[in-house]
Amino acid sequence: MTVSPVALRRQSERKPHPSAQYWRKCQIEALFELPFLDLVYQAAEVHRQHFNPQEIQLSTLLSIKTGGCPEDCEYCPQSAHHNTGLQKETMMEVADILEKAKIAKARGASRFCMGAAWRGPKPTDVEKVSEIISAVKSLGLETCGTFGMLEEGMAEDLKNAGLDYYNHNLDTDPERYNDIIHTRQHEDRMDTLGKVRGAGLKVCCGGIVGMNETRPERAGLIASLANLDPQPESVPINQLVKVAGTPLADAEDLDWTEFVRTIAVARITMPKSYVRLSAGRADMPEAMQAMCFLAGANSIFYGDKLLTTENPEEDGDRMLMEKLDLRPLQHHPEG
Ligand code: SAM
Ligand code: DTB
Ligand code: SF4
Repeated sequence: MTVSPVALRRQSERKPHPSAQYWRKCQIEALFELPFLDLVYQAAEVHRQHFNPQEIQLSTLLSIKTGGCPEDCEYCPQSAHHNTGLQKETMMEVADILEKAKIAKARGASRFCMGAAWRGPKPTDVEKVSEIISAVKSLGLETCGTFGMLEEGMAEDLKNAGLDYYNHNLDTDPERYNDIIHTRQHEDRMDTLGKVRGAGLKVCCGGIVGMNETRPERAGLIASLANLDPQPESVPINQLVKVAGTPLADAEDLDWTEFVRTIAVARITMPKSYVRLSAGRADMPEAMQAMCFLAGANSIFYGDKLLTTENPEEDGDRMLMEKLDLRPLQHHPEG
């Protein structure tokens, strides 16, 4: 079954962040066209209306099942369709995952995000990850999972296990989805997002820029995210990490100002969402990251590894936060 954006907008009874308006692509393009400093200023104002701009949410990622994915996403080092030299692994042991989660918590992360290189989980996978989720949750961390497309009932099982967030990205402009991914449709992603919402999970949904898209196509991606109703609680904006062996290894670099513009436009169109400055930070100078925080980013992936690629060291990130007078958002578990 596929669910259109309009149907998704209507079906939502719970409205954590009801979208105040329907965003047309041309309106979002107009934001991108603003003079750079006007755009950043406007985004900073919106940020301050809804958040304490000194607080940054910290999520640590762990790949619990790496490589050998049957999907052919052109950006991804874990796809079995590309030769990236990545070793396919079986699922990690619960004890090893818990060890990583404890370290993440001790270093100040509030959320632990677990990723698996699946098209979607099998019922037995859902049982296994449910055990893992419950154990991580009992440490007092928020939990997030990104396991691909979900079948009927799976989102409820994950919710019952203690999952707080499900990450499922729209990744690129719906109009060019099949230029980048050929093994599924944009509508399949919308269908899983509907199931995630329906189960009462919080939604983490974003995309990737720097995949040779045009500015109108970046606007199309942001429109597809901002028109989810309710809007996602968390919006990861990833800059493509170019991995040798993937079809996008030689993608053209995006100018840093265009990345900051994308963050600013996400902030303005999704005022109450946490906008995460996500993959690609390892290649971003501190001043560029500071500009992203000014433009409304208020979350990062924290820890020296993303799923399979490098991320800045925790020590460096703590020093950067100190220099910018930013502090980690605290999580207070209920009960
Ligand atoms: N297989 C599941 C899925 O695709 O939803 C979960 C894991 S997948 C690796 C999660 C997300 O990682 C993708 O949706 C994409 O946004 C991001 N990602 C993958 N490779 C990336 C890369 N090279 N650069 C930036 N982001 C990437
Ligand atoms: C998201 O939007 N970005 C993260 C997380 N959600 C799962 C993943 C980034 C992956 C970057 C490439 C890698 O390390 O394999
Ligand atoms: Fe598989 Fe997810 Fe990578 Fe696509 S992005 S190849 S679905 S792990």
